Amino acid sequence: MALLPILEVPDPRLREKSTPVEVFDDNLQRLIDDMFETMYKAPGIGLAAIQVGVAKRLLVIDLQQPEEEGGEAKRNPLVFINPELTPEGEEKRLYTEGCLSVPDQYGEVRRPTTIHAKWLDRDGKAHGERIDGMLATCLQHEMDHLEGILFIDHLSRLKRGMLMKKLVKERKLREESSY
Ligand code: GNR
Ligand code: NI
Repeated sequence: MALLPILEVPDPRLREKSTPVEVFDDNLQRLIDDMFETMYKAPGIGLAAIQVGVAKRLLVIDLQQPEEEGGEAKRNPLVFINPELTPEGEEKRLYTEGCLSVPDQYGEVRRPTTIHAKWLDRDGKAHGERIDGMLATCLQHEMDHLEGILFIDHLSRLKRGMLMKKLVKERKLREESSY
């Protein structure tokens, strides 16, 4: 197992469109394990392969994670490979999102409340399910990464501009204080 470096804006690789996973070999299993380790360490509730520089249509989610403080983490690791999402119904929900690739910045994003998802698991087995709540929100956020889209793209230009300026400022402060 290994911790992988997480790409941050404005890394151009975050804008790449990821391509389907075709081979379910040991390398893929290792990548999935490393992505979980990296996500738990961050900590985050989701991670797309492109965030660790691999442009494959693969993402991992564990909604249990950050809530655990002290005691055993009740882990619920989910793997989605080559996912396809279809909104179900017209209802949207607003949620304050963050992203490991846009560190310490948050903004409200409106997305469909309920989706139908089709995907392959780590063994290449097909699944299909109706999904709502936090899992639907997170899955759509991760799915965006596979298309080179970040949550900040869903904000107004003004909001995005302010958030990016704040990110640059905070990054500079952090670099100064670590030397
Ligand atoms: O850790 C994360 N939290 C989060 C909160 C609200 C909506 C989406 C997310 S995903 C994010 C981890 C991440 O950047 N995944 O791509
Ligand atoms: Ni993200």
